[in-house]
Amino acid sequence: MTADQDEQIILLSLIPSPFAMSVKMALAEKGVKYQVFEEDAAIFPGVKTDLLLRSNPVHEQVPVLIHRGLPVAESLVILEYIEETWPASSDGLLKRTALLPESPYERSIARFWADFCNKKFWETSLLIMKKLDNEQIQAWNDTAQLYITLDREMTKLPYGKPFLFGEHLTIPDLVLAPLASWITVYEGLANRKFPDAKECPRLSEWLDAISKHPNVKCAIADPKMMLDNAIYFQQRLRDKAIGVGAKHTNQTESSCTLVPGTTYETGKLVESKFANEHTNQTECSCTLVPGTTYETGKLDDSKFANAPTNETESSCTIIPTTSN
Ligand SMILES: N[C@@H](CCC(=O)N[C@@H](CS)C(=O)NCC(=O)O)C(=O)O
Repeated sequence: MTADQDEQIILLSLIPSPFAMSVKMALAEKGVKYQVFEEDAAIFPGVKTDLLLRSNPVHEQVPVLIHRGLPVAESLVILEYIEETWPASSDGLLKRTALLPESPYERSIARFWADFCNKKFWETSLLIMKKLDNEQIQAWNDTAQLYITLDREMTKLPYGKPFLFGEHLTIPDLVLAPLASWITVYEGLANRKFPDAKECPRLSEWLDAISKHPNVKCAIADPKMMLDNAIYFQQRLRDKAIGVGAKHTNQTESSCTLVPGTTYETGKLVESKFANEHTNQTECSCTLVPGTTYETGKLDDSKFANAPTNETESSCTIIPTTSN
């Protein structure tokens, strides 16, 4: 067993998350063994584990890498942390490649494209799943445009093939690589095809090579499962079960979905049946007493009852269970 394997390394993840997939790929590239705790995709982001909320209290998002008990959040930060913690080496049996090129200028180019893909590409393209109808079409069109931009700019990069900096994966490749599974989701949801090898030859060549890379293959989720999950997510959107909101008045009773036996912290969101009535809101906070166990479905005294439309925050009081 190597020293690496003695260390405790935990990844807080969500199977379909492209950001978490990139981190899994980087750990695989470095040959680092870790434990993964997956959030429950069927109820995320309405319900999150306490460990995630404690480890990333600012964004409350996956991925989080916990190394020797210390949390590192934000996928780009994690990828750089991995590169610095397990740098390139060819000592002993373990050969690790660098996830960033050598020269400062090339590093800056790598970081530019990593940032572009993390923010611009994923934030835009994930809207294909997170939006419905016209907004989904808009997200598709914007993503197709980004596809063309990526192809054009990748063609200009002089650092080799098939990846952005030649034969080895670097951080920007890892950030974009989850596209290998998400493309099936996007095409399946929108029932359209992205620009193909004729229109985007460099991106297609890159995608082809990425899809075959063993450390990418082991980190991405099965596209069919991803598509099923995305269809379910969209169904929840249609049922308004995700966009929790207080749009209407005249409501005097509602219920929250609380996991029995779970202790909730003050102000943490629980998925609420309010969602079935309202739109325009993705977060809701409940006033829950720390350390108290709540019963599923007991909700009282909700501001939703008299809520105006377009409210961005709401609070509700859950009745504590009387037993124990
Ligand atoms: N900028 C973040 C984005 C992470 C992110 O959006 N994670 C999503 C899952 S794909 C999440 O945890 N969403 C929960 C939420 O926003 O409440 C990163 O690069 O790590």
